[in-house]
Amino acid sequence: MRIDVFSIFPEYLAPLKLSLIGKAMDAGILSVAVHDLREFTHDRHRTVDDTPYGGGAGMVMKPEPWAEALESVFAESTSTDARPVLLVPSPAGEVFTQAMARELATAQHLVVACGRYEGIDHRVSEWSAEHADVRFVSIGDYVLNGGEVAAMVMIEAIARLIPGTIGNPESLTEESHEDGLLEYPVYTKPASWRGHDVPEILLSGNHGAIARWRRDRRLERTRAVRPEMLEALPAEALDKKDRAF
Ligand code: 6GU
Repeated sequence: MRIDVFSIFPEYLAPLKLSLIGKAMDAGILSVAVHDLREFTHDRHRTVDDTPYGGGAGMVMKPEPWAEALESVFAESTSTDARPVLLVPSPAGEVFTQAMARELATAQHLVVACGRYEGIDHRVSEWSAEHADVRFVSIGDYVLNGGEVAAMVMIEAIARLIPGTIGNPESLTEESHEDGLLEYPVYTKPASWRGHDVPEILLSGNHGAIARWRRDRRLERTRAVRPEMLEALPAEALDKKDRAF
């Protein structure tokens, strides 16, 4: 997978080179390029924003630098069969979920347009739709100062799902949000610590009983903090013992 990120603060995205994503880049599974939007301006002040038509507070990102920036990378996808996916982080977008991360992890080419101020001139996304699958995506119901942090959240969630980027593929299956239940609590040595003991059953060696105990904890936790997730599960996802929750 190739990911191109555009931002007026490219240094904000520097942590992408660390850890798992950095390893995937070293392994050649993933290539991430971060570009400075101002490189696509032509005036002395490298202007990227202007006042909004219709009035109102704040500034809007100008279309010209964005179009030049995006076409510099869209061009490379026209040589391959797949259209790129253009992600536009925005609090007005559809909510980013694990299901969307799984879908996006199959893309060949992701382009991320990080806006600042009051957003990007809407014609940029209209024009982009001729070249890419455009998706406005929000990471949750709160407001950030720009798309950079949201882009990092999405890229990390997507990149770890690309085969070969996570050490143990089994660790993906029992995670929160993969199967509609939150994860169970985990423990390691020592068995007794500051007066708190590891649940007896986890020391029993009874794998069937441990699996049931873990599933009960997942159900209990999901009921307590995210009851709407339990209600959304299809009936066939729950066994007879699950229904106690
Ligand atoms: Cl994707 N962008 C901004 N600016 N704020 C957000 C967001 C995105 N998602 C939630 N809040």
